[in-house]
Amino acid sequence: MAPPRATSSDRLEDPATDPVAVAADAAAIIADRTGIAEYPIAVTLGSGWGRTAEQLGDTVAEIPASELPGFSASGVPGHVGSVRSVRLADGRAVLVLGARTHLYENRGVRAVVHGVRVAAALGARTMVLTNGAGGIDPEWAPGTPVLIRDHINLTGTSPLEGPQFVDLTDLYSARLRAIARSVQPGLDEGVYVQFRGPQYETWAEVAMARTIGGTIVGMSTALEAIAARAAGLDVLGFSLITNHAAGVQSEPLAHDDVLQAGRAAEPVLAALLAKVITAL
Ligand code: 8IG
Repeated sequence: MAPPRATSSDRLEDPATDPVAVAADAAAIIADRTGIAEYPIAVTLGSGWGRTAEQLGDTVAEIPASELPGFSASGVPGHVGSVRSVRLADGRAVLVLGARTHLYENRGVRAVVHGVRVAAALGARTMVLTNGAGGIDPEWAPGTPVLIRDHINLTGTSPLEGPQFVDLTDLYSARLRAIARSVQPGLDEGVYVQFRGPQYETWAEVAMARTIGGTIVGMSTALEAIAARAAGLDVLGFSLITNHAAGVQSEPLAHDDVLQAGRAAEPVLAALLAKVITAL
């Protein structure tokens, strides 16, 4: 049997490695290649949000994630594998992470939150997390963007190692949510429930998520939000509802339909994200 190909993420998986040091290495390369040492705002793009970066401003540089320590090319169709430097019209630099690793990719939770740690190493104060997700609230038609008010982490894991008793009160900053609602009146808020995936939920799991207070189901974001808060960042989260959660609609879920809903929503999301980020 051929030995497994060494990837830059192997270093993260070694328990002896300090994941923050790997993030610092990636950050140094990004700072060097983009000529920008500080990124006050970072954005992670989830399903449906991939093309919104272009609308934010001028792309200064785009670096394939595979060229940065700790990242690997995304294995999920519809996910973009690069890190981009974008200049807003007002001159601020935004780090756009189009390379998300999911827990279900089995690269470990360090890989899942690596982008957030890179953002922190580049001086980010605000982390904007976006995703595509299932809606439990039947009022949300596919294509509806929803602000994340809070989360429930059902993954059974955490990005924090050791006794770091981080406070998660106001994890999804009320201040930032107020800004988002002020530029986009009528934006609904929801409680995001992170499952491990990759399978979608059974209807009974969705019923449980609803019972415990969830209104959105997804496979990302909660772990990233925890890592962001632990690193001292303010978090703003958006879900694009690409589908009704299982049991909310009668038809089975197909990944292609999910991608299609994401594509259809792109112009709306791009405008929303640009407006919100400019206002931060
Ligand atoms: I897009 O219905 C997308 N991601 N867990 N459930 C979960 N994740 C999702 C869903 C969904 N849709």
